[in-house]
Amino acid sequence: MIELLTANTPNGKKISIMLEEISFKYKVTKININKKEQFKPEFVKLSPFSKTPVIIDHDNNKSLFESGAILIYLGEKSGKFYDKNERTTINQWLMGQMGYVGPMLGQHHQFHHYNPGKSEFGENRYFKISERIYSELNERLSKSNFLAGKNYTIADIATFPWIARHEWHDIGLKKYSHLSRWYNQISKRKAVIKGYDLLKKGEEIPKV
Ligand SMILES: N[C@@H](CCC(=O)N[C@@H](CS)C(=O)NCC(=O)O)C(=O)O
Repeated sequence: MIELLTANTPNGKKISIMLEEISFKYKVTKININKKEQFKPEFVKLSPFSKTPVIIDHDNNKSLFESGAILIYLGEKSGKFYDKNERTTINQWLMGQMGYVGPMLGQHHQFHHYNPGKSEFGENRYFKISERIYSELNERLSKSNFLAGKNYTIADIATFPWIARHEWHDIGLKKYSHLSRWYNQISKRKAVIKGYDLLKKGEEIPKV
């Protein structure tokens, strides 16, 4: 059994979606980052940067932090969505999400969604970078069904919950036809619908 310790955020949803996709037994332990629970010593022991998500694999008592590393672990353990022959390509798109797509869209959330009017520079900078990310993903998906090729992989699972915040981004997902096609296709997957509702409160995936 896997225990997922997380806040209800895109990085946490990556893991609940993956756990649903691979049909592993799991339970969610909510970490309230607004109440600073990520800094509790027992949590920092599991996550040295005080970040969610974390998993504990109760089959072997291993714990892991960093959502990309967790997806790789679950992909290897289940033998799903992380095809041995495609790993070099999958890793590129996964690392691109971890190092670029997530952190930049995360900054865009900070300036544009949570703190509008506080920094014109920050708002403009991350708006432009986010537009660029939409455009780059759209370009890739104009040539490829999924990010790492013809198959749905952990790279798509990592990226999807970030694009699902598109209403916060105000960039206009509709304008990006290939990215929208990919988004709609993934939105329909039963495991994605279930995993997106991480806290089981009936949270729905935003439509394009
Ligand atoms: N690279 C990390 C980023 C994790 C991350 O930024 N988590 C946020 C929530 S989405 C968090 O725990 N923030 C609390 C904090 O920074 O104190 C991952 O992908 O796991």
